[in-house]
Amino acid sequence: NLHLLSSEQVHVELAKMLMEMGQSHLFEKWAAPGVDDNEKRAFFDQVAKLNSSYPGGLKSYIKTARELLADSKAGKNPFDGFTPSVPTGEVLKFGDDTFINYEQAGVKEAKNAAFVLVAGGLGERLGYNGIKVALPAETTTGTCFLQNYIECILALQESSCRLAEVSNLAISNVNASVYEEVSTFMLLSSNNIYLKFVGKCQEIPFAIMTSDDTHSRTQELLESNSYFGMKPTQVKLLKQEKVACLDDNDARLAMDPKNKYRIQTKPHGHGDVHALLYSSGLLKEWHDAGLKWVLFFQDTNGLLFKAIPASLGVSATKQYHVNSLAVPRKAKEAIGGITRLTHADGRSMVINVEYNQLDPLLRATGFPDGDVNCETGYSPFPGNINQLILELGPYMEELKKTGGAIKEFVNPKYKDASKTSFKSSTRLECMMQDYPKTLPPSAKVGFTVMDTWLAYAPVKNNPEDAAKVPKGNPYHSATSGEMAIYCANSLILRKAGAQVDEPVQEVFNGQEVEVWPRLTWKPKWGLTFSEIKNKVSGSCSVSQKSTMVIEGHNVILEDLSLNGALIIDSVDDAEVRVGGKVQNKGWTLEPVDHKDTSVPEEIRIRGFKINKLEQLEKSYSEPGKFSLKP
Ligand code: UGB
Repeated sequence: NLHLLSSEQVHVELAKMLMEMGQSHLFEKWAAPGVDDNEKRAFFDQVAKLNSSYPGGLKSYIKTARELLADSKAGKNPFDGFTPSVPTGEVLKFGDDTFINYEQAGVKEAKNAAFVLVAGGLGERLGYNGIKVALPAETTTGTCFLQNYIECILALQESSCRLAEVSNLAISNVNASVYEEVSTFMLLSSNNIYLKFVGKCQEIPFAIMTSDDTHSRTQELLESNSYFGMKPTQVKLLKQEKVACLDDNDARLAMDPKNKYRIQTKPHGHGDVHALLYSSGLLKEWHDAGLKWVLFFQDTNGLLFKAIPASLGVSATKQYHVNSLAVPRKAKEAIGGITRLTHADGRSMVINVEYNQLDPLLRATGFPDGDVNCETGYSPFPGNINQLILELGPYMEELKKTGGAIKEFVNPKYKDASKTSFKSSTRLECMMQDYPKTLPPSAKVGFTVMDTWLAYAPVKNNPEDAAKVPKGNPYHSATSGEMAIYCANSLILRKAGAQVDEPVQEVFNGQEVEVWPRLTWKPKWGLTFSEIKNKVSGSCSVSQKSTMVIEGHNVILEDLSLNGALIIDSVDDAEVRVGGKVQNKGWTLEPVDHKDTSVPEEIRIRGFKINKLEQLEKSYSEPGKFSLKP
């Protein structure tokens, strides 16, 4: 068989490597020479891809797999010699002076940042048929996660650019008319006059890691929506490859059960993002362009960007090489715990300990109750929400050494206690938050804890599993993810001075949730607390049954009393003051059953649909000053 392919030298070299690495079984079932030649070539094409997409190649993969499988069989504790303790980090309180100062610092830095979304996962726990970033974050506007992320980045880009202009021009003393002539965007001066400025905003680069499971659908989503307003050149898709599956403790590669000329593959985990950013040359490009920060985030957290400006501010102020965003964590919640690990030999690091490892680690190191809540009602270990901010310079330096390879782990499901065979094939995996594991002790690794209501509401669990979540723990479902957005917006508006009614309790898809007024706004209306506060004035009130959608940039809420639905859209050059009494039947939530397949999947997984009974809807398409006071 190998003779057959001898003209293809690369294939021969790969075959030799496989034989040397104890993989001869891969050829055992091959047809006689001259038969299935195309399939045999396709096999080597696959091997070549597996070889080139893994740092150090397949040889290194198999070698590491053997070591990790041996450790797993021996029951070796990956934290051997380490004692966990609760680390200290920056704990922020939304809306106080410290928070506002960090937000300001973060917005200033944002023009030096690049964003990376890891979106290669299929979301098996959610069981949704589409890609997760295409799911509506909320159904009042139907904005999907990807659109929300892009609009947040664009809003941050503009705010950062505007702030730079303000500092350059010392706004309080300028003559407005000078700037009217030379403008591309609007600026609210200290005396509430909108000024226009020229200024080419530096584009914030946005990379998305996809996989074979998500790549084409992510690309289609972007293309069919004109990249949601971002320039196509600003967005880069990097596709992660799967890795070879392993059949036994000798790391014999598993054959695809449906094709004897293919190796079975599975996802390697979100940790691939580092190697991809490095090998694609993107990191170097960003570094050469003078960027300073890389922010990583996950696919379905509709709150995240409310926490980004302040946490970037923390990174910049504290000069953290690594800053992980965290929230208070309920014991046993399926998010990792940020932990200080101190080794007997004196080494110490602050690192995420994954949710399935935290409890055994604690039990093995003098905490007989394991992962339990303390007197605050939360685990003493902050919950990792896998939002990482890395300083680009030190990150590049580290990746030059490692090529982006991240410490891996293996999680075989053994058939029995002898641990000699697996129930099904396994593979090596890696996680992006394990990046600090290879850093020297001198690296500045910190974390920032935010209120959960502000920062974290992922959509990960299907309705059945969510309904089984123990009372008091978060559901992490499409239902809770959407409700969390309304809750956060209501609380933010309250803090900005509006009177917002208390929520009511309702049950959707077997989950009891708080239903707040359905308040939504475009990120460009206000991403930071200061921006939002500037747009709420006088005495505003919102009843629980209300819905508000703000699509415009310069919409000012002034003595507004809302009891119904209000939809305002306006071009950026229009300043619209909205006040008075808005009273109508509004939009209501009607329960739907998640098993009712006559309802679209993205709706039924949240357990309700929106009935649009009556609303006040206004659109301002011309520049100018307007007042809406019904
Ligand atoms: N992802 C990829 O891009 N590629 C992959 O191969 C796999 C995933 P999950 P997980 O914040 O809630 C993480 O499956 O891995 C993307 C942290 O490890 O949603 O169970 C995928 O598309 C954990 O510490 O989460 O748990 C998605 O965007 C905790 O922080 C992201 O990776 C938890 O998230 C995460 O994948 C959390």
